[in-house]
Parts: sequence; structure tokens; C-alpha cells
Amino acid sequence: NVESSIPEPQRDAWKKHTKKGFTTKDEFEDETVRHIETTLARSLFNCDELAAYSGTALAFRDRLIVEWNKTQQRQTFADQKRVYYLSLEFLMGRALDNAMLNVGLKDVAKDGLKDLGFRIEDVISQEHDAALGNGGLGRLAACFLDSLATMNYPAWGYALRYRYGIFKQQIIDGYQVEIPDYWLDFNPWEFPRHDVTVEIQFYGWVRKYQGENGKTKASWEGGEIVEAVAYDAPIPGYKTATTNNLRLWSSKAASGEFDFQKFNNGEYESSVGDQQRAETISAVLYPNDNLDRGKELRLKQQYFWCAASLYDIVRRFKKSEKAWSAFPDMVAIQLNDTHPTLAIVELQRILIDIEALEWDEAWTIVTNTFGYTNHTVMPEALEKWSVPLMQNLLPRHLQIIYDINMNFLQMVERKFPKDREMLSRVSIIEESQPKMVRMAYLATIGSHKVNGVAELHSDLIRTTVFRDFVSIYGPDKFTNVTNGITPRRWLHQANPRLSELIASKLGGYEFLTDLTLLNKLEQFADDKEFKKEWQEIKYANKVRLAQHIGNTTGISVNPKALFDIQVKRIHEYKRQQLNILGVIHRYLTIKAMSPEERKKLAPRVSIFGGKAAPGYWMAKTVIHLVCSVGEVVNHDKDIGDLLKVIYIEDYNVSKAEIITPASDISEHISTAGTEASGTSNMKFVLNGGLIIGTCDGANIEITREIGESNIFLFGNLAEDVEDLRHAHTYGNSFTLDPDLSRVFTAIRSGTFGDAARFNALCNSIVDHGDYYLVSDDFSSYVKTQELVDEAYKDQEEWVAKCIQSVSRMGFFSSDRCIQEYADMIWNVEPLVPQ
Ligand code: F58
Repeated sequence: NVESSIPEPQRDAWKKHTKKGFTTKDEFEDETVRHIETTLARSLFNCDELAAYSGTALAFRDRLIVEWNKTQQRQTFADQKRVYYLSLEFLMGRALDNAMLNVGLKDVAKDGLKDLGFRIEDVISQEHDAALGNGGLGRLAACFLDSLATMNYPAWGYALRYRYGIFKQQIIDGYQVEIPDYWLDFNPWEFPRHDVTVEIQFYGWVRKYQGENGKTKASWEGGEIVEAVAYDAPIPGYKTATTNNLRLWSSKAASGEFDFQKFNNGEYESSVGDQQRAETISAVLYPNDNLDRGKELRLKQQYFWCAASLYDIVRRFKKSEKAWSAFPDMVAIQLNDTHPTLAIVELQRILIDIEALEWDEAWTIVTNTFGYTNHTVMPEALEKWSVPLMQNLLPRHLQIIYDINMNFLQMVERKFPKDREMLSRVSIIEESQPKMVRMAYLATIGSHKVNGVAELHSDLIRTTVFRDFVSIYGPDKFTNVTNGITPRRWLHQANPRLSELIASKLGGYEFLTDLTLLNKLEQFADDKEFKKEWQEIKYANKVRLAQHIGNTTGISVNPKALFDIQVKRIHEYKRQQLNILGVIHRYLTIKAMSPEERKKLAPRVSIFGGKAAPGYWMAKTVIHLVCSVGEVVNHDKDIGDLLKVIYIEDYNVSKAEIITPASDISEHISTAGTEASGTSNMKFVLNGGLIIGTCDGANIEITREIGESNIFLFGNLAEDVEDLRHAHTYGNSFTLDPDLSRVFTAIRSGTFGDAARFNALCNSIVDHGDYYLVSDDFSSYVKTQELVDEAYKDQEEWVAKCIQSVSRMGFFSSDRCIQEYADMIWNVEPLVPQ
């Protein structure tokens, strides 16, 4: 018992002075004013909203950290298995609002801030988003942390503390411009742990030597050392004391490395240069989504983070003094995509080179520890690292990878004798020029479970990328965990009035921790009074978004119009081009109508948002086309309110919290078989919007849950994609749908400005094989949009559909995902605070 090792008087003194954290309005004001006056050295006379935010955040941080400390102690003493979620991205967004709601003190803070002269919304909106992620993968990791803490699982997240998160997007003259996102100026949510450091080695060579009992051993020597410093951020669960940890590693020159000799000799620049080179590792988040570029610095980031995290995990395990064979009983490590795959190799290296275990014993421990989640089937996104690059940077790891591969191929050979083709297909090493390490294969071989993120996606990986591995390992190793979202942020926080309305009918907020309780709402789908309140809330949310659009773009949109929203990363496979081509079609159609006909139309606002990877030229062209169309349509007197086209700049988590609750219809229209799951589809439906979508990713399961009559599905199916592509490439020249043809004619005649700027975009569809099948799905898309128009006219029916859909969304809580991971993959139990 650790407690009894401390003398009683000390313990008593300590206990007496341990702060419990504020609970009343008075105590909150006390703490906030104290922080503003002393921590920030401000006063009543120069406290602006930013200072009020800072003071409030510090007050809440103090509260969280008390619980954080207790949680860590509890988890240490409990001596049970922990989950470690390794993700290069955590797209957390803002923390203050979430902290207030999760500890249940938002009303207290609201009243307190009012006393002090501030509106809580203004204070909350001062916070800079923590934008350490690109898109869905990073946001999923953030939702998982919320669920893990809420469900009391002992869990840590590990990532990098990027100095620059995802860039800020500005739209200048209709083009995307990237601005660095320096987010660390003032970040009250992180705790630097200057005492928690790990030395990380790169480059160097491998020395072989004779170990005890004559065995050849290997040791990685030389090279350079960079230091990893831990920064911790508390992750509060909702209505529970459990406060987990997100540990972010920051790189700096190892203390011995700053070359004072050089410095003394006046070589300031090169001595500082080493310092900067070390710090570069955690400097910036790579801004590509669904593309692998194979840059050395990216591999350095991956190893730096994996090695630091594993050192930490192993250090924690070793304190327990258990046998190594117990490691997988105490540790579950989940790999969020292949980015942390080197952790598999690193653990094997630690066990055989440093802890002197036998290869097989070590490998059993490793494979029982890891699980791997795949997020894509698209070949250009599957990670591969060049063998020469890895040889140079991580020479010992490359050897271990070769050994893993050799053992694996021997096993395959025993199972499938004489199938040489199979061996070359499944080898971790691709025999190309240069040779490449296939990370998805390494991750699969080194894990005990591999999962996809929606049913269709999991089926696809079983039959495509991992087909051979299914016959090698059997089907049980491959499973599905359909993604989910946290209802705390994506309903309660983003849409407080809807949450409140639901709670009033369900008799409380239990649905926020058991989302299946929403099914009790179904009985109100025909309740007149309830529907009216529901509509009022939707309208208010649309007014809020219209205000944001007005303030940021100067364009006024009518909140009574149908809001049609597509916000996500810009990518050809997500098909924002299909959407904008449809908008142009609508515009041309309206232009050709008589004033009488126009009167019958339902006005629409087409809203786009999302970032394009800086090097992704086609995606940037799509943004430019949307903006150019907006420029014409929004100023066309014939059109008025009938159609507006808006580009919302710098889409991020905090903007999503304003946008999502304001949608009538949202678009999830990827080429079938390309979007692994999608998660914004879930957010929009949960917020009482309907969706138009393809039979792709989680759309399919959403349809199964909410019913076919509540979703607008269109387009070709995944099973037909291959044939259609083949027909584009090898078939006879195809005739374009006349409506689509008219759209291209308008673009090419300069209706939306200099046509040359859109040539490549048009050609990719018309002449270059139309890989994403825009032309194949266009007419079905347009027809389905007409059905949307029709359906929207019957508001009674529309609202009933929305209510029914929300009531059936219980399945898509990230709590359900975490439960499935915990039961099927991690085998961990919650630790409920007493
Ligand atoms: C996304 N992947 C999938 N990757 O595209 C989406 O369908 C899914 O819902 C989501 O994961 C969660 O499972 C994704 O966001 C990335 O952004 C990677 C960033 C790092 C480079 C490779 C792509």
C-alpha cells in the first residue's frame, strides 16, 4: 500500500490542503478572478474577453487536474489492463465548452461570467481550436477519447505535439490560401512534463556480437539522439470523475547535444542549427488526407512518436514487476491506421535486443498486444516506405522487419506449398525499384485483430487488400467496428436546444450516455406541438449559421431556404465536383424558367466548406469553381433568393458545431466503395437533418437504421464500379447526359470566368476516364435532388422524417464503438470511480 508508506502527519497536512475544485458560482468566480489577477496579471480594468476566457479555462483546468491526478492514481493501484490509442492525429477542437459540460458546471460558469460582465458564448468562442488532425481519422480519435473517459476505461492517447496544426484556410479571390496555424501561444490545457523525457535514436548502425550462450545478438549504435518531452492534456469524461490523459510528445535537441564547443568557438549558426533540426520533427502536421507522400521527415515523426510512447508504456509496465508474458494482459495498443506501425517493430526490438527475450516469445507478446484499424482501401493512401530510406534512418528496425517477413513467409509456405505468387503478393517487402515496405501488411501481421470502420468497408478490405491474409489467418482475425460520434459534443454541445427538447420528452439526459434511448422519441414524430418546437430550433440554428455566413462572406442568405450542406475535406473521391456541377445545372434550369415557374421553386442555399491539401491541385480547382459559381449566381438578379452558393472558409471542428445543426440536407456522395465510413453523415442526421448520399461507407448502415424512406440514396453501387471504370477506359466513346453536357458548355463558354482554369477539371470527367464516375451518377443525382425539393415542400412530413431518423440513430454513438473495441479487441474492463 503506497499510502501507508507516507507518515500520517504529512498525509493529513496534504489532505487538508488538497483542493476539491469549485462547485458553486461564488467559488467559480473566486477562482476565475484569482487567475485573471494573479496568473495573468490583469485586473477589472483591462480584462477583455480573451482574458476572461483564459481565467475561466484555468479555473476549469484546475478542477480537471484534481480529478486527473486521482484517476491516474486509481488506475495505477487497480493494476488492470489499459488501452493505449496511438494516433498521429487528434482533432480535438475547443476544450472549454466540453469541459464545462462534462463536469456539469456550464450553468454555474454562465451565471458567474455574467456577474463578471461577460457572455459565456463570447468567452467560449475566444478559444483557438486544437487542430491536430486533417479530417475524419483525427476526429474519430477525439470522439473515442471522449467515450473512453465517459465509460471509465483506463486509457491513454498518444500523439505528437505539433507546433503547427492543420493550416488555416483563407479564400482570396476565390482561391485557397494556406496560413500557418500557430496554436500554442496560450494553451491552458496542456501540462509540460519536463521530467518525462525519452531519448530517441536515429540513423547509426547495427553491431552484431556474441551474447551469453553463444547466440548472435544485435545492438543499434551511433547515429543521433533527439529528446522527446511529454505534454499532457486532461480528457474529462461526461458525468464521471474519470479524467484520462492525452500525451503529446514534443521534440527538442537532447540536452547533451547542444554543442557548447561550437557555440564557444563562435559557430552560433550551426550550434543552433542542430537545435532547430531536432525541433523540426514535431513542428508540423502533414496536411494530406488520403494520400501518402513518403517523406523522410514524416517517417521520423512516426518513429519518434512510436518510440517515445512505447518507452513510456513499457516503463509503466515494468513498475508492476510482472513477467513479460503478462504484458498483453496489461496493455492493449490500438493502431489508428498504419502510421504507428513501427510501434510493432519497436516493441519487438525492445524485447529481443534490450530485454533479451527469445524471438518467438517476444513475437507472441507483440501480436497479442496490437490491434490495427484500417481507414482506407484507396491504393494511393496505403503507406509504403522505401527500403533505402528506412535502412538509413532505422537500420535495426529494417532488419527486424526482414526477420518478421521471413518468419511470416515460411509460415505461408507451409500453409500454401508451392504458391510462389502468393508469397510475392503477401510479402511485407514489395520487390519494386526501390524496394518498399508495405505498412498495411506489417500492421496486419503484427496485430491480433484488424478492423475496418463500416460494414461495407470491412467487407471490401477482406476481399481486396487483405484477401490473401484472410485465407492465411482465417476470417476471425478480420472484423468490423462501424464508426460513431460522441453525442456529448455533437448533440448536447453543438445543439443545446435540441438536446434540451429531447431531454424534456425523455425525462432527462440519460440518452447522452445511452443513445439508444432516443428510440423513445419516435412516438412524438406526429405530435404537432413537439414538431413545432423542433422546427423552431432548426430555424434558430439556421439563423445562427446565416449570421455567420453574413459576417464572414458579406452574403445574406435567407434562413427559410433549404440549406444544402457539404462540408468535409476536398477530394475527388468525395465528389464536391458532382455537387457543384449539380448546382450549375440548377442555375441553368432556373435561368431558363418563366417567372411563374420560378415562383413554384423552393429556395436553396448550397453551402460548401473544407480544406484542400496544399499540393492537391485538382481539389483546389474544385474550390475555385465553387467560388466562381457563387460569384455569378449570388449576384444574378434573376435568381434572387432562389439559389445562393456559399463557401465557408476554414472549416474546422468549432465551425462544424455551428454548421451541423443548421442543415436541412447534407451531401455524402462519394463514389461507391471509396469512403471507408464517413462520420459527418452521422452528425448531420443526429442533428435533425436528412442526407443525400451514395450507397457507401456508413450511409448503408444509416439507411438500415433509419429506414429507406428517410434518406435520399442515389447512384451506382460499389460492386459495379470496376466495370464502369473499365467501360470508360476501354469502351466505345460514351455520350454524356445532355444536362451534364449543358453544364460543361456553360463552364467552357466562360459563364463562370476564365474557362481555362477549369479545363483540367472538365477533362478529367469528359476525356480522362472519369475515374470517380461523376458522369455515371449525374442524372441519378439530379433526379434525387428534385425529390429532395419535392419532399421539402411538405414540411409536416419532412419534420416527421427528421424526428424518426434522430430517434433511430442510437447505434452511431462512439460509446457503442468503444464497447465493441473493448469486448472484441482489447479485452479491457472499465474502472468506475467510487
Ligand atoms: C477517414 N480517413 C476516412 N484519413 O476517409 C473516412 O471515411 C472515415 O470515416 C474516417 O477516416 C474515420 O474512420 C482519414 O481521415 C486521413 O485523413 C489520413 C491522414 C494521414 C495521411 C493519410 C490519410
